[in-house]
Amino acid sequence: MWVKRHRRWETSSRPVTPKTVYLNRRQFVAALGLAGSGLVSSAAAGTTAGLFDLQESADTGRRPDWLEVPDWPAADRYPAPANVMFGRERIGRPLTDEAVAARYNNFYELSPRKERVWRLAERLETRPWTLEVDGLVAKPRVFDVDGLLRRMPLEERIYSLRCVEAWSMVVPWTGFPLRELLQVVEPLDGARYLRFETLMRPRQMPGIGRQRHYPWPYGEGLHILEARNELALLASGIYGHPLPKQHGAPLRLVVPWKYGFKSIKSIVRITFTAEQPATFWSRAVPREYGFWANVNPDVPHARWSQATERPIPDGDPIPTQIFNGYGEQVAHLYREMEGRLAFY
Ligand SMILES: Nc1nc2c(c(=O)[nH]1)N[C@H]1C(S)=C(S)[C@@H](COP(=O)(O)O)O[C@H]1N2
Ligand SMILES: [Mo]
Repeated sequence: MWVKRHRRWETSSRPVTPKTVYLNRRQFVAALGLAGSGLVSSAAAGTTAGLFDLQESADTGRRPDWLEVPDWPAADRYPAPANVMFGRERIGRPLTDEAVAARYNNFYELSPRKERVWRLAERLETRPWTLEVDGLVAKPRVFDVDGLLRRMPLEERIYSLRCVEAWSMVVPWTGFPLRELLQVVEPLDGARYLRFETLMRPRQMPGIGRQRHYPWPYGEGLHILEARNELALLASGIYGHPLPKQHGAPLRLVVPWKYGFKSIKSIVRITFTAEQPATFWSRAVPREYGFWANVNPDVPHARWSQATERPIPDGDPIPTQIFNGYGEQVAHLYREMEGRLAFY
């Protein structure tokens, strides 16, 4: 058994209540004395089941058509216990409606039109699915994704996601910290970056053939210090159930202090490298998108301001925060890194 059970917040000196991390939703609500009050949603208790219980809605036939999810062999792991370090209070904004988040997606392999993605996602085959981890690691491996998900410490975290297009959403992800995977594959000393790659299957991804000028497959990258940061999450679920395909099933990255395009979907490969990898958007439009892409309201995009953002679907603009509000966790990284690179 290679899963490391020791969690950092168990020993953290921060004023959290570690016990709640390990309670499931029902226990948590009961512990708060709120069970059955009918007034407290699971979200308010710190964890968030979806609006739609998948099994129940499948049984009754009332599952909405945008909630098509792949087979989910590790289904018993959802909803996962909430990590109280990343509850809703911390963000101070309401959760985005699941039905909104599921029908407004950037997934260029399917279509550049956000409102079309969820329907096109249906034909994506996401099982069986393997994740290959190679490059500068002591233990390169090919994981079956369901085996991986059964063994990793899944938890729920509410993060805000700030798209470079100046819209944002607040959603509960289920996943495991990327650094847990690093512990399994053991990066070598020379490994300084990670390169992530999305599935490339043109027959199931109509956006690829229609946009041949783009440098497929979709690829992204992180510095290894970013990958080891506690915020970097490999997500397999959202709203308390497995990821619907339009959100990047079965496994996608979530790096909430960076613009949304860094949070690459439907990952098939992670390669550890010595050099900074080329990324999809920095190759496609180099003058508009860089490697680091940390959220910064003071650095405008080439064509628009980044000072404010619009909560989907129709919220009034709100100020964008440096590092999307996650500076406490990540600002030190960019002070410590060698060189004086532009990190925005
Ligand atoms: N493979 C892939 N991953 C991707 C994208 C994409 O087009 N292809 N779009 C990115 C962008 S721009 C954003 S804002 C988020 C959107 O995630 P969501 O649809 O789950 O909200 O996914 C990111 N990951
Ligand atoms: Mo985005």
